[in-house]
Amino acid sequence: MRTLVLIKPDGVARSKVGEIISRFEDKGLKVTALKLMRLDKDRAERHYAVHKGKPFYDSLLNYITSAPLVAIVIEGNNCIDIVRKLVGATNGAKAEPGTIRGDFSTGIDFNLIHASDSEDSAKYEIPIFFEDREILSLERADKDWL
Ligand code: 3AN
Repeated sequence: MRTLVLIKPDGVARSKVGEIISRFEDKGLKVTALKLMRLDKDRAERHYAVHKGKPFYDSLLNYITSAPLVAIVIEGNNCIDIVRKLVGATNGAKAEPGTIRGDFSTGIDFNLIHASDSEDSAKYEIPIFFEDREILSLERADKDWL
């Protein structure tokens, strides 16, 4: 199973990339694709298509395209649910301490990170950021212990 994670522009600007990736690695998940990029408007619109028409849509697009982000494909059993748990609630003010948003975000506007919320979302979102050939097949050396 695969999921898409984005460390959004605030996460990159605040130098939280290493810390955030460590949380997924420490949990036992695999990073199989990784890219630092500036998202263009077209791809941002595709990624957030479900939010089109909502009051926060324009500011969401401005935020996600404002500066570089890190796009990541993560793999592992149940990785979608596990990653969402590690990420925490959408609003950083309500996210539990110990989660990424709970530890680093105070609100909903700058909440550091995106993670696919279902297998269908992951299948839709991953190709917006990665070509198939950019997602590598690799094994963790500690796989038998995870
Ligand atoms: P999540 O990222 O937790 O799955 P979604 O999919 O409901 O949350 O929302 C996508 C993004 O839209 C959020 N990460 C957040 O940046 C933004 N967002 C969602 N709801 C609001 C809101 N009420 N006001 C401002 N921004 C919002």
